[in-house]
This record gives sequence, structure tokens and C-alpha cells, in this order.
Amino acid sequence: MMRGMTDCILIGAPVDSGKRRRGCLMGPDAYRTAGLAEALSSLGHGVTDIGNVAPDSVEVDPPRNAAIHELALNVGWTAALMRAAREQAPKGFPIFMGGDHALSLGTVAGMAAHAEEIGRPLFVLWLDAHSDFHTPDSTTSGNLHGTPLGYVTGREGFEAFPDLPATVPVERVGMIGLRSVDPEERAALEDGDATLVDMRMIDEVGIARPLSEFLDKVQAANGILHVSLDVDFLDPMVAPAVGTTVPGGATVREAHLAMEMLSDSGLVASLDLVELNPSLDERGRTAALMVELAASLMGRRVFDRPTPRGH
Ligand code: 4U7
Ligand code: MN
Ligand code: MN
Ligand code: MN
Repeated sequence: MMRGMTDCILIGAPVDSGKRRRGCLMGPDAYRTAGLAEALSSLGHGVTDIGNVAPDSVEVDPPRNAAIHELALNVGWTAALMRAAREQAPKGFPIFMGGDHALSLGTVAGMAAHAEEIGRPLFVLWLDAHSDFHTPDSTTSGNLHGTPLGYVTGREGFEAFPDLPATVPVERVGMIGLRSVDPEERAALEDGDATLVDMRMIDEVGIARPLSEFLDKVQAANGILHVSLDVDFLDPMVAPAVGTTVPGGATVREAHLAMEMLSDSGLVASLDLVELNPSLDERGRTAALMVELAASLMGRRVFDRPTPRGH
């Protein structure tokens, strides 16, 4: 799916409604400035930047949970991005330039619809400090960037949002990098069969083994994989441009290895780059690192060498 030349479709998703701290709306232009398109075309890929998506304007009933922030705007983004993903996925490899993680309510739902249309199961890899498995009823912060996996896996409480064309059963979700999981999320995850890889596991066995086990599952099911990369997957020392910093994150080396293995797998069909807040960056270093990681995922290599077996 990704070896060789790919038609990359860059889609700006300047979603800033998934949390209270503003700034992620500048993300798409920060990726453009950091040279995402050029990095991909230098690898031999075709690149089309279709510009930014705008949210639908919708009206909603007041939420049951009074803490919820910007419900209508998030619903509008979800509808618009679901449509964009579904339209673009048949034409190439969509890269959604966020925007906060609320954008993934739409992109993953749209990719799930696309996967169903081509008759293959969609798997989702969530590279994030957080599990983002809340529902609008369970979130205490009221920030909907903490809910996309709750939505796409079909948890209850999303009546205000568009009906899902296809759900992603939780056993097709892998979360890697976990170090901040709220009690309600943990209880709900313990009932399901998601692949859960916390930082302790990465410290104990490395990132390669659990990732390759998850990729084996995708391969065995003839699935396609959507990757959602939250800046806070990375350690805040190397990726400061994020509102929700959690210490003890992935290193540059772990993140690069993950990207290279994903590239080798040939299973990845689409990518979200989320939570970059350029107003918190230091001389563009986080945007530059995210571009480097995207390039590795799309085939950049020092030498071509697969991961040794047994890892
Ligand atoms: B992100 C949180 F309470 N769980 O619900 C919440 F810890 O997209 C954080 O991963 C959510 O950055 C983080 O607000 C969402 C919190
Ligand atoms: Mn997230
Ligand atoms: Mn996060
Ligand atoms: Mn975050």
C-alpha cells in the first residue's frame, strides 16, 4: 500500500474545538511551512494539497453533560471530515494535517466507511499518551479530543454525532504509548479486547515486538490500517508543541522505528497528524519532527533493511 510511489493527498483539518486551549488551528499551515509536501515528493510520491476542510454548520440539543465544550462545532467537523475521508481515500493516501484530535471522530469514521466499501476491515493504530476512549457522558474535562476512539468503536452517548456508516470493533484498535488513562476509560477498556501498549511495556520489551504483533493481526485479517499520531505520543522534551504534555513519552528513536516498521508493513492506508499547537513550539522543532516521522512512514530510510525476525 505504501512501498513504491503513492499519491499522497494532504488535507488540512484546522480543528480547534476539541479542547479549551487554542492554537491547533495553525497546525496545517505549520506542516506546510515545515515542508511536508516537499519531504513526500522528494521520496518520489505524488503530492496534492487540497487545502483546508471547513466544518458543516449544524444545530444540536444541549448536551446532557454540561462540561462539554463546543458540541455543535465538533459535530460539524465530524460530518465534514467523514465526508472528506470517504471522498479522498479512493484516490490515494490521505494525510490529515490537524488540528486537535477531535478531527479523528470524522477521519476514522470516514476511513471505516471506505474500508467497508472496498471489503476490507479497518484497523486503527493510536499513537498517543492518552486512550481517547471517553464518551460525551464519561468525560470530566468536557474536551471532545478525548473521545474519538469511544465514537468510532460504537460506545453509547454520541447521539448528537452523525450515525457511523461502519464501526471499528475495539479488537481492531491498537494503542501504543499509553501513560494517561482516566478511570472510566480504563474500566471500559478492561471490558474489551483492544491491544494496549503502555510505556511500561515499551520500557520492558521495546516498541518493535508489540507493534509487529499488532501488524500481524492486521495482515492476517487482510485489513487496512489507519494511523493516528498524537504529538503527545512523543516525550515533551523532544516535542514541546502540545497542550497536553505528559512526561515519559516515546523517544525520537522509538517513534522512527515505529514509522519504519509501519512503512515496511505496506498496510497503512491513511494518517492523522494531530494536536500540534504551533504557538507552543520552539523554533518549529516539533513540526519538523512530525514531518520527519511522516516521511519515515512514507518510506524514507537510511538503508533498506527490515526488522529482524523474532522481534
Ligand atoms: B488527546 C483527558 F483528563 N483524558 O479526557 C481528558 F487526561 O487527544 C485527556 O489525547 C484527553 O490529547 C487528551 O480530558 C486528548 C484528561
Ligand atoms: Mn489524542
Ligand atoms: Mn494525547
Ligand atoms: Mn493532546
